Amino acid sequence: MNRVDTLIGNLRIELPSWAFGNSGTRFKVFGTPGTPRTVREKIADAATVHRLTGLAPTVALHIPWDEVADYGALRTYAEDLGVRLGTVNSNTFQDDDYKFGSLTHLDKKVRRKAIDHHLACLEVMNETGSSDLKIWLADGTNYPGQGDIRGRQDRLAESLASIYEHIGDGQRMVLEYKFFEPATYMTDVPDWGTAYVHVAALGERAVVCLDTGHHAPGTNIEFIVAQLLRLRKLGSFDFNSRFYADDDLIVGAADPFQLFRIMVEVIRGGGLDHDSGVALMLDQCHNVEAKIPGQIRSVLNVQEMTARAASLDIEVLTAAQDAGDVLAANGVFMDAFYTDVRPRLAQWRTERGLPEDPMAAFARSGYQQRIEADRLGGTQSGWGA
Ligand code: PSV
Ligand code: MN
Ligand code: MN
Repeated sequence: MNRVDTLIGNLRIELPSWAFGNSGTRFKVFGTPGTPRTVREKIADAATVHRLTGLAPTVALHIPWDEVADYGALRTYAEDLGVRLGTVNSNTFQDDDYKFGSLTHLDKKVRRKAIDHHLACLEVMNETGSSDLKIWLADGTNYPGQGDIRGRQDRLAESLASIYEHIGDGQRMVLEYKFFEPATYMTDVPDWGTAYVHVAALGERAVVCLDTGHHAPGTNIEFIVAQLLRLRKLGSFDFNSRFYADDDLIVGAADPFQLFRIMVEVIRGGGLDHDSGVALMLDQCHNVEAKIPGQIRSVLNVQEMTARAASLDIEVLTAAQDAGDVLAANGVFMDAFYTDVRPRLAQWRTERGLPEDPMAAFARSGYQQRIEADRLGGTQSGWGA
């Protein structure tokens, strides 16, 4: 098999359960016909994306949004539909007790509650067969002087260590950073450096999650990818794209060239090799666009930029770099970016019994009409519910 086919064959993209629920802005959440009312309905929608693209065999859960009484039964349900349950995301950002922080809180009782929530997530993982516990914290402060920056870091380190003690063999703790929001002045895990410092102190089973929407505008994200891969600490991605803030838009929609550059570094650092330990996930919300096609488009965008990145002629590039030929090196790089891989990917799909055009196949399938007719009554699930 050639290099492009091998790398494309290794590509697996995890879908977030919450992408199928309603989401919106602080101004309005628009309801959409057919939106899932239960975790099972979200998983059924995710399985549909996988059936049509062959790219998304796992679904991430968010606890408590996806809380159910029997996770073993949920696992069987997912597997019967051809997908597995993936990363379990903790949530310490929607509880009154966490107004002034969770794992960093001054009050020991609140910190204990937040730690216990993570231990409960680990129990969920034992039943779902998931290996990754992903932690994103809303902890931070809004005003200079509001909190003791250093003391908060010390408490964070201690709380993370209490959780890490319970990470079992074959499990990982994945720490996600974000430079702002909801905190406006200081966030306790604002950047990859801070996340790295904490996971490095914990040990081998702690790694970093890079959410592409969590950097200041203009940040060279592929540099961070290269560095974390070099340090063997890049555990996962939360892919999405943004124009201004943490917009959670379809990955590759705002800046496909950035996605290409990221995938070049992922490949360069071995992140697409078999068993690389780098999980590619989406963390997106579809506020105004159709949700299932939104996810189909997203995984296809990642596949397309991966195929372009894989077509980069490394030998020619290296020769130009070694010769100090700036324009030739940049030219080789841009040639790969401008390569139209769509016919090749359409063929890749037909060879595997997948629809040549998954977006069109979904539109033809009648699935949307069926869920709109079936999912009447009950409460639609949404971001935060
Ligand atoms: C925070 O902005 C974040 O990126 C975290 O990954 C949360 O779990 C997720 O969004 C919720 O959509
Ligand atoms: Mn995220
Ligand atoms: Mn985010």
